[in-house]
This record gives sequence, structure tokens and C-alpha cells, in this order.
Amino acid sequence: MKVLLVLLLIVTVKSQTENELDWWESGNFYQIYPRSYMDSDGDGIGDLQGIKSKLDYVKSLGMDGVWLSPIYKSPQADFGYDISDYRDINEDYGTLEDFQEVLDKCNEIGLKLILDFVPNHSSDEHDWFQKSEARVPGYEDFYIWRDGKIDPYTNLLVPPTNWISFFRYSAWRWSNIRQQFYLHQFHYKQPDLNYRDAKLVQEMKNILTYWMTKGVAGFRIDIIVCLYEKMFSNGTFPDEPVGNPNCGFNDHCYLDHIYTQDQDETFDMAYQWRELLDEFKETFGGFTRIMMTESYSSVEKAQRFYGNGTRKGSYVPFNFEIIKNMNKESTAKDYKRTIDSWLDPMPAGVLANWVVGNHDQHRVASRLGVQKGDLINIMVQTLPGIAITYMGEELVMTNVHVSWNDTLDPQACNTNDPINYESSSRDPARTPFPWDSSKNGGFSTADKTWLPAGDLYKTVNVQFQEQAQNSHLKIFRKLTTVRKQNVFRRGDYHGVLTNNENVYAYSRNYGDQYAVIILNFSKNTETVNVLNAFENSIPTQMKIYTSSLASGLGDDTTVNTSSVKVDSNIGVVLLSTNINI
Ligand SMILES: *[C@@H]1O[C@H](CO)[C@@H](O)[C@H](O)[C@H]1NC(C)=O
Ligand SMILES: *[C@@H]1O[C@H](CO)[C@@H](O)[C@H](O)[C@H]1NC(C)=O
Ligand SMILES: *[C@@H]1O[C@H](CO)[C@@H](O)[C@H](O)[C@H]1NC(C)=O
Ligand SMILES: *[C@@H]1O[C@H](CO)[C@@H](O)[C@H](O)[C@H]1NC(C)=O
Ligand SMILES: *[C@@H]1O[C@H](CO)[C@@H](O)[C@H](O)[C@H]1NC(C)=O
Ligand SMILES: CC(=O)N[C@H]1CO[C@H](CO)[C@@H](O)[C@@H]1O
Ligand SMILES: [Ca+2]
Ligand SMILES: [Ca+2]
Repeated sequence: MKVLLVLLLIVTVKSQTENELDWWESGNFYQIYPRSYMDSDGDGIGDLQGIKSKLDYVKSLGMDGVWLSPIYKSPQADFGYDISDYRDINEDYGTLEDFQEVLDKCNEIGLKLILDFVPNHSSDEHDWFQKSEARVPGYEDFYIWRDGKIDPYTNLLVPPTNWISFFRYSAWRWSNIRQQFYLHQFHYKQPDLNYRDAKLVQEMKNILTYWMTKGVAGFRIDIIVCLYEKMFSNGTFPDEPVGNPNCGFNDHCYLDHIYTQDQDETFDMAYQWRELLDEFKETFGGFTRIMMTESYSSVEKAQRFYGNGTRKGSYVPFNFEIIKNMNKESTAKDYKRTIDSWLDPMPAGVLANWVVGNHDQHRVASRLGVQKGDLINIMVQTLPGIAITYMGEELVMTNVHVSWNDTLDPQACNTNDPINYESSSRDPARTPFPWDSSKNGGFSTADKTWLPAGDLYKTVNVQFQEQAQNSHLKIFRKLTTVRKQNVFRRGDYHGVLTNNENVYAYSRNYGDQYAVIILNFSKNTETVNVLNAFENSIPTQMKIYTSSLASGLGDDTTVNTSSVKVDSNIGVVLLSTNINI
């Protein structure tokens, strides 16, 4: 009997240490758009010294890691997603020394630094492209070059395929120097790199190693799905079929991108990079380097980046399902279905992640409703897995209007439409970050900032929300704090719909710790019997930990779970009374 007890004890202790979470698991990540976070030298453009001066704020939000949108040398045709030197820093943002200072500060305060890696294309101003265009030996095939075709009706030279760029019009551009077309799935100043060239593949791996050697904790991989295009063995590419005939025939959505996205080789390259990151750790030690991948494809395709189930690795394929499927009218049922659509097919042993915004989308509060701002933050921070926050979401920032004259995003400028450009523009989510109510929201002392700061900072800014007795920011911090409890880090998830499917609630449970999250999507006020909804599997009494700013509910009050009153658009976090924070 005694022996058995001791054995049991050993087994319990052992399984607890074995179960130790790695730094990134259930981590909290914050995305900074460097051009707009903080300008240290008054030129109107955010920079690395500015970021460095605000890292304490990022840490105070309860973050584990910070991901920077591209800071590399770039002519900025697509604001840094067009890189002309993958190993250097853009002069607007600073120098490699400034980068080192940012990294040192991160290490000092316990934040992991993650860089954006943009592998699909470089800038046309990269010297590789210039060499490739001039057919310098060794570089001829660094990009995707093809002869054109003769149109049988017009007798004119036309591009090799009908492919359309993300930024409208043909994805091929003629080079007078090389007398061939090159492929650019994005801007014509972003020629696609050729991953069928072994030397290029090695160069890109060397770049990952270069930044890992400097000490970064991993990479967010931009638009990985476009890495390879389907090619026949004779070297030609197939035309894509029409996908959505309601789109204009110059618009990206006009074609069904079966040959320019999600090719099998793309997944294989992702696995090769994952191996490179793991080998780096094996060779040099230190922490796990993570790899986050960007894919707006189907859940099935996005989840292929988890590996095939046999690879329990630190893959984080961004989950864009909420971004793709939810809008202002979405119901409790829509949210539950969308969340389950990611959780249900997930292979065993991997982690979910939740992304509701980034620099490519209108602000989440503008897309899903500003009244739901806290509710959305509650959801992102309390669902199982990794939480990703785009700067400003902690303040429930909305879009900032940018006039046609001030618009810079190529995706909006290419519409040539001064009336309707704003729906295509990514600028409203990229405006300067609001630190306080002074000039330019405290972002910069310049008279003109790269994008206007607008008026929003006069009412929504960090300083106000720090000083207020309660605020979106303070609720956000409470959430990131409670998230470190095992019930959120390791607890299981059980979701239900209740009150005529107007309310989405889920429980998280770990040992004797319980949390219940109630999200009211109804237009009227009712009372929820969550005890009933969870079939008595939760405590009868719990305490309110936090709730949306407009809830009218006090923190730390005890409620009977058989009767919780939650208003429209309000989210509430209940904790079992044995959790003390
Ligand atoms: C190349 O191969 C494809 C697929 O087999 C075929 O459809 C196409 O006509 C070929 N093109 C040339 C130029 O041989
Ligand atoms: C999964 O990936 C591993 C590593 O590449 C490979 O060895 C294995 O064969 C794959 N399994 C399946 C079922 O595809
Ligand atoms: C926009 O720019 C044009 C041309 O420079 C100018 O004529 C017009 O007044 C500007 N519009 C606004 C609203 O500033
Ligand atoms: C949800 O909000 C609506 C509108 O305020 C309210 O009528 C309803 O009672 C609330 N539902 C719950 C379960 O509290
Ligand atoms: C909770 O239920 C208990 C027992 O039914 C009751 O005495 C108490 O007043 C209720 N508390 C609240 C806050 O409704
Ligand atoms: C979210 C994100 O990083 N989007 C980027 C995807 O890639 C294109 C081209 O590099 C950029 O324009 C987007 O900003
Ligand atoms: Ca600056
Ligand atoms: Ca490509």
C-alpha cells in the first residue's frame, strides 16, 4: 500500500514536470507595425528606437512575444513587404545596432522577439533581381521568368498565363532588359522568388539562420501559400479557371487560385524551415524558435502547416477563420461554429491560435462592432491556445479615416477610385498608435506623419485608459493576467449555445479550477442559466472576474450560475472561487 502511494506520488510529480509548457505554448503575442508605433526622431515615421522605448508597455500588457512587421531594407513600395536586403534594416527604422538594442531590451524584460519573414518575393531593387534580369550566371533562375505568348487574334505578345496579381491586373510584367516576363503575385515591384532553384532555397535558409544567430525567437512567415506555382514538366504553367465571375476581370478574386496557392511543394518547404529552426536549437541550444504561417486558405489547407500529426512542433498556422467569416451581423451560433471549425479538425498534440486583426484588415472593432470590442478581447484571451493581438486592439481602437489624397496603400491606390477606395485600403488600420491626447497622439512631434493620426486619439489613447478607473486596457490586462492560470493554459474547452442560441458560452476546466465565459450576441437582455447549459458540470456559485466595460457588473461579486444577467454585446468571465489572483 505504502509503496503504491509513493509510486503514485512519483508518477504525479513526474507527469507534472514532463507537462511543463514551453514558452510559446498558450503564449500571448503582440503585433507591432513598426512604421506606426513610435517615432523617436520626429521624422513622422515610427522606428526601432521608438519601439524600444515602448517595450515596457508591451510587457505590461502581459505579452510573451512581440512580432514586428518587416523592418528590413526596402524601397517601401508595399511598406516593407518588398525587401531589397534581407540582412539589413531599413534606414527609416534605424540600423542593425538599433535592432540589437531592441533585442537586448526584449531579453532584459523577458519578451521574445519574432520577425516577419517574406519569402515569396523580394523587391525588384534587390541585387538578386538585377543580376537575374541581366542573366548573371548563378542568378538566372532566382526569379520566375518566362517568354510570352502570341495572342492568335491580335498577334500581340501577351503574358504566359492569365494569372492576376493580388493588387489587380496581370501577375506578369515584361522586362525590356531580359526580354521576358517575370511573375509577381503582388506588386510589380515584388517579383516572386523561384523555389525550384536550389541556390535560392539555400540563400533563404541562410537568412533564417542569420537572424536566429542574432537571437530572434522565430518568424512570422508572410503569405507562405504562394511560395510555389503549379508547373508542368515541360516548364509551362496552366491558366487558372474563373472563380467568381462577379469580380472584375482584373481583380484577384476573379480567378480560382488552384495553381498559384497551396501547392504540395509549399508545405514541404515549410517543413524544411521547421527542421532548420529545430536543428538550430539542437546545435546551439536555447529556447524553441517558433514559426507562424500566414494562410487565408481553407481550414484544411491552413492546418496542413501543423504537419501531418506526427510532428508535434511549434508550428502556428494563423487561424483567420474569425477574420474571414465574422461580420457585424454574426450571431452566437456563427461564432461557435467558426471557433469549432478550427478546434474540431485540429490534429492531436498541437495548439489552436486566435487572430482577429492585423495590418491588412480594417480594425476588428470597426468590422465586428465597437460595442463588442471587449467581448472579442475576452474571447481571444480565454479560448484554448495562443492569442495574437494587433497593436491597438487592447484599446478597442477603430479605423481612422484616411482621405484619398493621403492614401498610400498600393492596394487602395490601384483602385483609382477616390470614392470607394476605403473598402480596399489597409491604411485605416495602419495609422499612428495613440499614446496620449497631445499632437499626433504622442506618436511623433512631426508636423506631418507618414499617415495622418486622425482624431481618434483625442478620445482613445493609452494615457486616458491608464488613468481611468476602468477601461478597455485595464480589462485587457486582467485577461492576460488570468490567462497565466492553468485553467486557461491547460484547461479543456466545452462550448454551448443557450437562450435560444443567442448566447455562446464555454467552460474551461483543469482539475478543480473552472472558468465560464459568457458572450451575449442577443439584441435583448435575458438571464442565462449556465449551470443548466453545462448540465451541472460547473460550480453553482462562481465569481465575476471581469466583464465588458459597459456590463454594469462589478468584479469579484459572486453569482449563482443558474442565473447570470448579461446584456447585449457583453462578455463575462466567471471563475470558480478557488482561483485567487
Ligand atoms: C506542356 O505540357 C502541358 C501539360 O502536359 C500541355 O498542356 C502543354 O501544351 C505543353 N506545352 C508545350 C509548349 O509543350
Ligand atoms: C509525416 O511526416 C513525417 C516527417 O516528414 C514523415 O516521415 C511521415 O511519413 C509523414 N506521415 C504521413 C502519414 O504522411
Ligand atoms: C487633393 O489633392 C488635389 C490635387 O493635389 C487637390 O486639388 C485637392 O484639393 C485635394 N483634396 C483635399 C480634400 O485635400
Ligand atoms: C443578452 O443581451 C440582451 C440585450 O441586452 C438581453 O435582453 C438578454 O437578456 C441578454 N442575455 C443574457 C443571457 O443575459
Ligand atoms: C444564490 O442562491 C442562493 C440559494 O438558492 C440564494 O440564497 C442567494 O440569494 C442567491 N444569490 C444570488 C446573488 O442570487
Ligand atoms: C498580414 C500580412 O502580413 N499581410 C501581407 C501579406 O503579404 C503581402 C505581400 O507581401 C503584404 O502586402 C501584406 O501586408
Ligand atoms: Ca522616425
Ligand atoms: Ca510564388
